[in-house]
Amino acid sequence: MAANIIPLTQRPAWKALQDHYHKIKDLHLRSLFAEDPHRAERLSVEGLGIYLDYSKNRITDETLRLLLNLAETSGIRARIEAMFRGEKINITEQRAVLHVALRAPKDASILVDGANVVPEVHAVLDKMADFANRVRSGDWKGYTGKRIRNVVNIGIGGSDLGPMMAYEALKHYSDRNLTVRFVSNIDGTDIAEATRDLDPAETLFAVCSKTFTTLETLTNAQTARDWCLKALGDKKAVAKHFVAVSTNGEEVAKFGIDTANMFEFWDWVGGRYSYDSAIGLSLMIGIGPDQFRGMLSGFQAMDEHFRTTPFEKNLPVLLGLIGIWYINFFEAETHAILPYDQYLWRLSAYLQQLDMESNGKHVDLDGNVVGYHTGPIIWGQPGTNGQHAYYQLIHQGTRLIPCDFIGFCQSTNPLGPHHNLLMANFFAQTEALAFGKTSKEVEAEGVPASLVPHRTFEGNHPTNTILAAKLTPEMLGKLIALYEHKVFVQGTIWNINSFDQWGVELGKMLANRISQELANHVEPKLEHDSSTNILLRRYLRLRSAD
Ligand code: G6Q
Repeated sequence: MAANIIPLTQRPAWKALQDHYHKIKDLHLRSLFAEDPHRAERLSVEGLGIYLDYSKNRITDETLRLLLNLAETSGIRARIEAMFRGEKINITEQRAVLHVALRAPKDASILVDGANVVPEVHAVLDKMADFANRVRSGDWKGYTGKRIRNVVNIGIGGSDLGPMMAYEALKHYSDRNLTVRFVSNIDGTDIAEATRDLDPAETLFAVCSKTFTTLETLTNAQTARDWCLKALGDKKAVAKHFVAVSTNGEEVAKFGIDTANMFEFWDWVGGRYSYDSAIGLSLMIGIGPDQFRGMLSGFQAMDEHFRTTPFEKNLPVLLGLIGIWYINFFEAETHAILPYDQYLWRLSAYLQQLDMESNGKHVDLDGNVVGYHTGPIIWGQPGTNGQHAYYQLIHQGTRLIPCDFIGFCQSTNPLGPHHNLLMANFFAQTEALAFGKTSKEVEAEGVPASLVPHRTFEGNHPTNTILAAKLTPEMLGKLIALYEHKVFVQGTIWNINSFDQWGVELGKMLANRISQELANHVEPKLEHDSSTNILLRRYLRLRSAD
């Protein structure tokens, strides 16, 4: 059911924002800061150890008031409650959306079809912890009796990006005697490179697939199985070297993995929202159950914050609203995520899926084509690398690119001057993006007149600064839940279903027909369009050439 009967762009809250946009669109951050020495104090908020400074955005108090009014009139509160209550808000798949149940405390009660799912969640967490401890301690042995030293996660999309991003983010807290790798691509290079220096007798594969029917994952798992059995010679070895994470016990058994070594999750967990479920098994083996639980407590704290904090102090709501301001009124196409922490080097890739798969939708909940933009293109790389590459376009290009800068006051690897220098860049960039450098300032530096336009920085480029004390498992949980709920806020305002992914499903089917044609040894009768036919013939001709 649609949350609002009046289309979004016809609603008074939206129209008021449109009028307001025309009034303030040319205001410069330079004057907004000059006119109000307390701007940064007012336009910032702290919650759960996360300090969000949103003062370097092209907003006034009135903008904020109107955005908050939009939030209040968009049914967000009711939808948050519906999600937490286990209602089937993923209407196109008739599913509840309960990633929040994955981190609910033991004594909580969250009902799906009348049954409390929290005890099952904790039973799986306990089973994971027991298994992770056995692998970490050497109690779980490979088929030949050697201890497991390598864990290879096989999955793709939501069954890969989350645990991979989080393992990289929390590597500092991981057991360095274990090698943890992630294989996702169906390109044989991925599994070949991941296994080439490993001993099969010491390697455990965690095959992660919600459906256990995904071509990439099953092909990689089959290759891993062949690689393992070639060395170990006995099918019985599979039970010691393969575990599965899935909702589909039947397919897991068909593959040959003992369902006793299967870790379950549920259809009410979306793939891109699943790394704090059993999909995080490899991560848990890497960092240990205590750190994993620390991470879950961070998620849970942000869930509570989101559910209970008034909107004007609510971190996900504020981030969501500021995003809407740029996407729908300034017509910004993209949004950059710029973490100033090397461990977060896969964060942007992870958030790319979370945001773009959730809110990359063109129809509303009633199936009507929306008359406004929805999810932005998310991109980014860790600072300071980006500064030596694409920041040029953010500073001096023709597009408006709102950015989130994420940084930490303490380094996980304090080393001489490194952290101060990293953070000096972090602060300097948002300052430069906001305030730029006027032609007068450039002239005053003695720059020749012909170069002045080239060396002038317009400024007025908006940024959010997200600053926390230190990257810990708990903090990572808070950050990820912050973005999950930001996506939720935006999806609710746009009145779209953030929880289906028909585009992904299409991709899963598209290659089937062609893969059958390519499997033939005789040239198949091709009945595609002329472009595809020619390309396929060329491939068939050249594929066996040296
Ligand atoms: C996530 C998507 C998608 C999914 C992968 C893997 O929300 O649905 O990225 O996670 O396609 O699917 P399986 O886990 O079923 O293999």
